[in-house]
Amino acid sequence: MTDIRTLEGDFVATDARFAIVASRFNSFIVESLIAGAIDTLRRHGVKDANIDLVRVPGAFEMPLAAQQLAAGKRYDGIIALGAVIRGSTPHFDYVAGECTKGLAMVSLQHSIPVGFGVLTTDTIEQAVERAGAKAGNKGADATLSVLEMVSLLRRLEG
Ligand code: INI
Repeated sequence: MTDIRTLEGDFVATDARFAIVASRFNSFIVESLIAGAIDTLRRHGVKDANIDLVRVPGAFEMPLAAQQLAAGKRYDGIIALGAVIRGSTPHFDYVAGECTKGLAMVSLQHSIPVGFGVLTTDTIEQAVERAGAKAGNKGADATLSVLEMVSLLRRLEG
């Protein structure tokens, strides 16, 4: 057991650059996710100058913006924040599915950590719970994952 080398990330990436891609749709929820993400980055030593916020209309548009950001090679990590709520759309499955699939594709094709902070819930209440109420803040959670993955990728490269 002692001969096994374990490679893992920590949450230290103070010099890294991050892009937050946030949707305007359901903005009353998404603004709390953005606040959670920025707070988490700052608490981990990331300077505001190394954080860019990119706004898109809705979750469907997030993959294209993320792809453009990744292609520019300016960022070490991308944090995608949005809210797709089933109650308010008959095409929930299409919007949520394309967003999820597209973001995963960007992450793999460009080898860049993409944090999935897009809520997919049945009701507005469930979204509120995950945006800073009793179920935590998924924007903060997604940001922690990106910090860990940025740190891990640096170790795997090094
Ligand atoms: N976009 C979201 O981010 N969340 C939703 O809940 C949503 N609903 O309900 O439809 C939504 N739709 C818009 C979509 O993402 C695109 O912006 C739109 O279809 C234009 O391409």
